[in-house]
Amino acid sequence: ADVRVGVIGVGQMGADHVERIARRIKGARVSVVTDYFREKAEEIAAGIPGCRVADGPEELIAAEDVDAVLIASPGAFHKDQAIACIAAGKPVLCEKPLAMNPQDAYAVVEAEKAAGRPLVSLGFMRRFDREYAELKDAIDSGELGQISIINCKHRNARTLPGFVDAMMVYDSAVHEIDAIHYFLDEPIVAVQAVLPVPGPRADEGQHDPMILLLRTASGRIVTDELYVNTDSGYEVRTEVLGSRGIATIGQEIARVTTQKPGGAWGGAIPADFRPRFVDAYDAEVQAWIAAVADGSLVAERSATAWDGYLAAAACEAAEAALTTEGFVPVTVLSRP
Ligand code: ISE
Repeated sequence: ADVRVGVIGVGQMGADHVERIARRIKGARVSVVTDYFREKAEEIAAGIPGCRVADGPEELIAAEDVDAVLIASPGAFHKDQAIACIAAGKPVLCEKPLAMNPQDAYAVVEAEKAAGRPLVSLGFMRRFDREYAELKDAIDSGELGQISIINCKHRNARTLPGFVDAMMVYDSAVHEIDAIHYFLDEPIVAVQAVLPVPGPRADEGQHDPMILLLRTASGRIVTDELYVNTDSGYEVRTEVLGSRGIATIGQEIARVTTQKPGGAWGGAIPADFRPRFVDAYDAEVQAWIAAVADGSLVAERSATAWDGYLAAAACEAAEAALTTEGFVPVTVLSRP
C-alpha cells in the first residue's frame, strides 16, 4: 500500500512537495496537510484526492492515516516537530535547516538516539543533485589532486522581508556548509565573515551580499559568497581548485539559450531553487519513500540529524563571525 504522508507547512516548499508526491512520486500519497494559515491548507487539500486538513502539527503527527511526516514549516519550528515525530515513532523528512541553533539540533539527535532507530532524514537536496554527485565522485576519486580551495556562490533573486542575517546563515549558507561536509568528509572548524557595503536591496541591518570563509579540519579554505537579493535569478556555483584539475558545477544556469536579432544571446535563469533542483527534490523524496517502505527509514544518500547538527554548529560560528574580527572556532559536542 502507498505510504501515507502528512505534510506540515504548505507554503512555497511544502506546496511543491505536495505536488511532487501527488503527481510524480511512486508508492506514496499525501493523506493529511496542515498549515498555520488554515485557508492555505484547505486550498492545497482541495486539489489532492483523499487529502484532508489537520488542525495542527500535533494532530497530524498523531493521525492514524499518517505513516510518515514531511516537515516544511519555517526552520524555527523544525526541532519540536521533528522530536514529536520521533516520539510518535514516525519517519520524518524534515526540510533544512534542522534547527536555528546547535542546541536545538542536538536535542533532535539525542531524541533519535533514545528512540533507538534512525527516523530523521534531512532535506539537504543538493546531495541528490546529479552535478553535486558527480563532483563528489571526482573529489573522492583523487583525480583533482590536492584540494586547497573551494569557491561557492549562492545567489537568490530575492528573499522575503524579514530575511535577517541569521536566516542568511541558517537558511542559505547552511547549504554550502552541508555540501562541504558531504564533499570532503571532514568538518568545518572555523568561520570568518567578510562584509562588503550592503547592496541597495538589503533590508535595514542585513548584510547582503556577504562572504563567509570556512576553514576545514585539514586546513582547506572555502569561500561562500552569498547575495540573496540579486534581482536576477537563482544561481549556485561550486568550483573546486585541485592541484591536478579544477572542477566547476553550476555554470549552465540556463538549459536553453537563444540568439536573437540584434546580436543578443542568452537564456532564462530559474527564478528560485524549485526549478533548479527539481530533479534533486524528486530523487530525495523518492529515496525517502523507498526507505520508509523497505524499513531502512533513512536513505543512504540522505543527510541525517547528525549532519543537521554539524551544519548548525558551523552556522553558529558563522553568525558569531558577523560581529567578530577573524576566524571564530566551531564548537562540536561528541556524538551521543
Ligand atoms: C531557502 O530557504 C533555500 O533553502 C534555498 O535553497 C536557498 O537558496 C535560499 O537562499 C533559502 O532562503
